[in-house]
Amino acid sequence: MQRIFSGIQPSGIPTLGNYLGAIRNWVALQQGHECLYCLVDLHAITSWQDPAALRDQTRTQAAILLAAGIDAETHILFNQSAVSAHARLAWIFNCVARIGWLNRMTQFKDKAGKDREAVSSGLYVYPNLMAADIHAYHATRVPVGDDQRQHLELANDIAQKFNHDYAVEFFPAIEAVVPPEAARVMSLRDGTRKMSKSDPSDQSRINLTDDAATIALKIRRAKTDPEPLPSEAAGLEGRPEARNLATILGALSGRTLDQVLAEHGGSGFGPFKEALTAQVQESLAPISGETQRLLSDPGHLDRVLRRGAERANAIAEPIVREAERIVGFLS
Ligand code: AQP
Repeated sequence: MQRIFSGIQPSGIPTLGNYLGAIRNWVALQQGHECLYCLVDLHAITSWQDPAALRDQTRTQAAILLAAGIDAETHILFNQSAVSAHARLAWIFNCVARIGWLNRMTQFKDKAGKDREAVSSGLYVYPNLMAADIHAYHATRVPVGDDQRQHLELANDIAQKFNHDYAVEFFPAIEAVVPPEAARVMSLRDGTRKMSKSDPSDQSRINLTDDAATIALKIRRAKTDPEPLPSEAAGLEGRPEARNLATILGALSGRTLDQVLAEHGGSGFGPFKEALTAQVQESLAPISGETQRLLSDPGHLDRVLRRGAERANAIAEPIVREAERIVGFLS
């Protein structure tokens, strides 16, 4: 059975983008794979996090993942900092990856923006830690949103260079598993930027804990353009906000973009937004309800994560010890 690893940063409340680009896919992949799902708190602190908020967000994310259908009995759910193998292998990979490779990473450029000199060095080497997350388990399949493809290519480059430099066949190749529909969900305020849980504007995203009224308000305020919706996907050219909203409706209702547009083409955004609101509310209500129930018992969530970390550690420790032996550390 192939081993899957994927992570999500507890840097805020997961969004509809995280759900459609990652979480929903994670749930489906539990059939037929051995899955490790990780709350990547080491990644989260690459941008400053309030410590109390980080603890809360880690528990909230655990609750959301369980509520969305992650089975922490059959599979493994844990927080990254509880398994030291991640940080140890990341250091080795910092010494394998080339600066030139990291300089090409578009996510760093996006996140650092004009402030490149002032961001943390952790943000810069983030892709090396991500490579370590995966390779510490010899995972071969990694479900991610479209935005993470470049980091996975880098993880493969690092594995190849490690194997080459030390003349071993130790780290296997990994394959991205990107969901076909709605691989990238965009901001409700700007259809050219991805929806992000750390965007300063809460209006830019749907949080998976938003109630029905909040969802309705955010969709009502979502940016659109003055034209009615086209009847075919080709008509969305140059209309990123319209494309995004139609894509979200399609992804949540199990329809293609063309099917959504066949129904709503010619309609103004008023009635379309009502249909979208009803769909988002219906899709998210079971998750937000169950999340609230789980959050009422933080002790239970902590126990689930602790047990997950023990099981993750049992897999990663021998692999990372072997990597340490290969590079020449005394064991
Ligand atoms: N807008 C998105 N559309 C589709 N997929 C998305 N993902 C994130 N945003 C979108 C996918 O969610 C998984 C977990 O992401 P992450 O939390 O590790 O980091 P991220 O990609 O940086 O997500 P955010 O929400 O933008 O987080 P912040 O704001 O903290 O940086 C990944 O598989 C990602 O592809």
